[in-house]
Amino acid sequence: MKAAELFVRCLEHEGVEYVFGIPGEENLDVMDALLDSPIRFITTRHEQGAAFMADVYGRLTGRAGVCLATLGPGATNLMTGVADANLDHAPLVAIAGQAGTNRLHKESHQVLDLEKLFHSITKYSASLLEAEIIPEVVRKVFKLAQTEKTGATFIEFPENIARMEVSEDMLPVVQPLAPEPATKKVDEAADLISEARHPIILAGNGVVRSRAWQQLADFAGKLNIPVANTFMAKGVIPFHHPCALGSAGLQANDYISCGFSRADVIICIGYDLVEYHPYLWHPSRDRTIIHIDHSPAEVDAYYPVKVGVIGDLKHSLVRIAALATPHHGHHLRPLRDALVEEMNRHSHDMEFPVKPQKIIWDLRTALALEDIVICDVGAHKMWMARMFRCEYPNTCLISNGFASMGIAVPGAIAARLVHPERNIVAVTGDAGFMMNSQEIETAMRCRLPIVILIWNDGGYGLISWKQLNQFQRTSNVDFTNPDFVQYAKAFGGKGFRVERTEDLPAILEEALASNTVSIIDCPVDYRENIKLTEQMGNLVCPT
Ligand SMILES: Cc1ncc(C[n+]2csc(CCOP(=O)(O)OP(=O)(O)O)c2C)c(N)n1
Repeated sequence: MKAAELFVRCLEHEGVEYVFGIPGEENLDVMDALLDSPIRFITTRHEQGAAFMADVYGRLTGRAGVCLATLGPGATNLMTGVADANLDHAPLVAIAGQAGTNRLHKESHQVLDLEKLFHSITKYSASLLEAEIIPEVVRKVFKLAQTEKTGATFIEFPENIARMEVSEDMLPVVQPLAPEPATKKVDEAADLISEARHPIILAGNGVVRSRAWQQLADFAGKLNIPVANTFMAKGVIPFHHPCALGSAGLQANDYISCGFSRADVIICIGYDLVEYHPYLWHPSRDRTIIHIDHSPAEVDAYYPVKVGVIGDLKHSLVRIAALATPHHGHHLRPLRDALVEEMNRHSHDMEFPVKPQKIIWDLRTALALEDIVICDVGAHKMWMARMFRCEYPNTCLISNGFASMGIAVPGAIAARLVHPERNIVAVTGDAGFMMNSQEIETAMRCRLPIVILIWNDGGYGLISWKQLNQFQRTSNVDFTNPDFVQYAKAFGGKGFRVERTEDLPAILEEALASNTVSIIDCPVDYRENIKLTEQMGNLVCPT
């Protein structure tokens, strides 16, 4: 068998369904071998789009999304999406072609040391310098990408090796089980929780990755402890659950900050510091922190762990819940009530441009609870994270580790592949949209209907917001946009422009019912950003 064929057989053996990418001259053999495989190749229009698709595939399925590029510029184009997956702990395997090993030692056309380049943005980076090591390397990249903390791995595949004959066979696919938490630590955590006066839970994306949301809801419900979730853990506890407080993640004060400042014990579950830095929610550094996760906590002066319960998250939650004494009362209920009141406040607000709160209200109303929203990065993300209610995990995906703009459109395409039965909406700013809007062609060609909801403010909204907060003036944040309705039509899709706030619900409904790519150009009133800052700056904790 040719090495490239063995490589593709190994991908099949790992359960790969899709490879997202762009063919090049140095991966001709792999591309040819893919023709004889059930794996579907999704040809994208930019390698960054391919990497974001793999990233979101990984977030939704828990299995590594796979992206592929040629050497040099193809590989460097992959990097933003690969780094995004790695810092957000999404399982992803990136593959790049490479020049033949006979020209890797010298200055050579399109050659970069890719193994080294990807080293700093992956868990593991490898070069296939021998055809015989293909089964081991492929197994290793999948095993590492899919083992907590999940993340990105990388393989470069020199073209002369891909062409060699090889007689190796695939290795069995076995994923390691998470270890059982130590009984002593489970006991200590249960004691601290029982003795706490005002405990609070901070749930992170590890709960999503471990599929431990039911155990989390049972834990919180049985012990009657309120739960704040990070942006990346939206839906880990259904918003209707009496213990759910909503999302924590604004850099400014928020209702949830009152919960943290009132708490004596903070129970962090599946939480990574990258999701919401502890200096923002634990500035006093004096609370008791319990860390429940698959792996030991990152070291941070603001995250002094009193007890770490390390091991299978589901088991840890079940075992601690069985031992700890339930709490009584709902002392943080006013925080949730204040947030709900704010969510409802603009439901009938017909001012134009549309207020962020109203866009969110109409979007939530238009979508079923299982439908999926992929957020881009910007001011719209802050609003969505804070105010878009989720009843299920993985129904509002937010990149908040690497937080790269440009994820929403390609991410929505991947989500549609994974869940063809659900509506998929990319919620994006006008800037982030233009970063990967070329992938609309991919969606059209592959017949993957998605709705793209653009919050149009003609600028880099989040950056204006921060500049105004700090300097009371803006610097170089404005731009002009193409006609998004015509833009959609140029790809063969549908375009809608919101010209009156009252039209948004009907436009959403029509776009969601259309069996194509729809772009909704929705002018947004970002004067609300500064109002939110002021409101939160003057926040008096609700009691
Ligand atoms: C790739 C990338 N470049 C730059 C940034 C910094 N950044 C964060 S938000 C933002 C503005 C986003 O503007 P837009 O997409 O229009 O969304 P809005 O803030 O207006 O909602 C910028 C430039 C980033 N996060 N990612």
